[in-house]
Amino acid sequence: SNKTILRLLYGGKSAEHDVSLQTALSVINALDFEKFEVLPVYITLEGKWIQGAKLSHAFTDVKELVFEENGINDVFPSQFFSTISEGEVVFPLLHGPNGEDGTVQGLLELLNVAYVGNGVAASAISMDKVFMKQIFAEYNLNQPNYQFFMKKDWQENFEKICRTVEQSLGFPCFVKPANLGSSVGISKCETIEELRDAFELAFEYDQKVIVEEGIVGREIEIAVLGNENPSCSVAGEIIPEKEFYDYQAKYEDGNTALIIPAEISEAVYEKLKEMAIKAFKAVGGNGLVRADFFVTKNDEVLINEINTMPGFTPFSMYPLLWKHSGIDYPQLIEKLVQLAVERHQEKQQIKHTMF
Ligand code: G1L
Repeated sequence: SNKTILRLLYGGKSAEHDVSLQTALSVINALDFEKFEVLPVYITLEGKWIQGAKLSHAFTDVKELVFEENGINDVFPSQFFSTISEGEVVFPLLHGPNGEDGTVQGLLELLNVAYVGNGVAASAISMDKVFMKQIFAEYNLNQPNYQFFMKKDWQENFEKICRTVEQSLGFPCFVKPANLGSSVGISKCETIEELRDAFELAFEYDQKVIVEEGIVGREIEIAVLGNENPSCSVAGEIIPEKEFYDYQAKYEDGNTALIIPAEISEAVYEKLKEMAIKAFKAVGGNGLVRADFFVTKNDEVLINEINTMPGFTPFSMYPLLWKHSGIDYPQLIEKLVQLAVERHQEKQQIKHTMF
């Protein structure tokens, strides 16, 4: 047939295993099966790759996406290479180590197959808060002050490090493992006494720890979509849990409420778009990123981070921002697949030798 084969990678060795499964289910059910066929590849919590039978209809239960290990359908590493065919597109829905840190993208580069979303460098840079901020600084993007420390420095000089943080960043500040994959090991510190435990905790999760200045401001996000010439969505605001009940929220996502479009001035919106595009280009983005900002009372705009693999169910911020900008969930998925194919085709034109 002339349908596009989408090879969906989901599950994975990660705390977000179940989120990935839910997301895979949403993506499959949004597909036009007149245009696409799905080859599901389930990655178990232990890291085994198991390929399922071709899907050509929507269904309702994530259980149908969880395949048993029976030895026959194990595809990694040998068969996965050999079963990839010309013209297919891989859709990696994976989080954390071996997912969004660029390693799966590296495998797909070696296979020379088209894949949705960001490449090796953008994925890897965006997983490390320090690398990301260093690149933002190079592009003169306004961002909160920060400092970072290696475990060895901490062990040798912890008192000096605490004083340095107090003097240069002040309180409150946030102590976090540099690796963005972990939502654990994060502390808010109000005093120098709290810093020590915060560092000790963060160093349990990473060799590199970042301390960020606390910013008083609203949390505003914007969705970027495209390759060389990307577009921006409307902006959205995240209302954190504690202020949640004062709001007539338009959407609820776990303990937060989402306000779309965010109530911001035209000038702030223009600034957000300019900075989001700059950040996308700074990391060499492809396909999509969600760019997260702080906007202060005096309308200062600071970039907080970008996410190369944002939440992606129909009720997540990224798809909702596009829905409000005129691109619904099925259209968004098709657009991302098209961007993957375009990028892959352009890459085939690149010469690797002088001949
Ligand atoms: F492929 C895309 F479009 F680039 C893509 C890949 C992964 C978009 C969003 C995600 N998100 C996730 O995989 C996750 C947040 C559900 C982690 Cl499990």
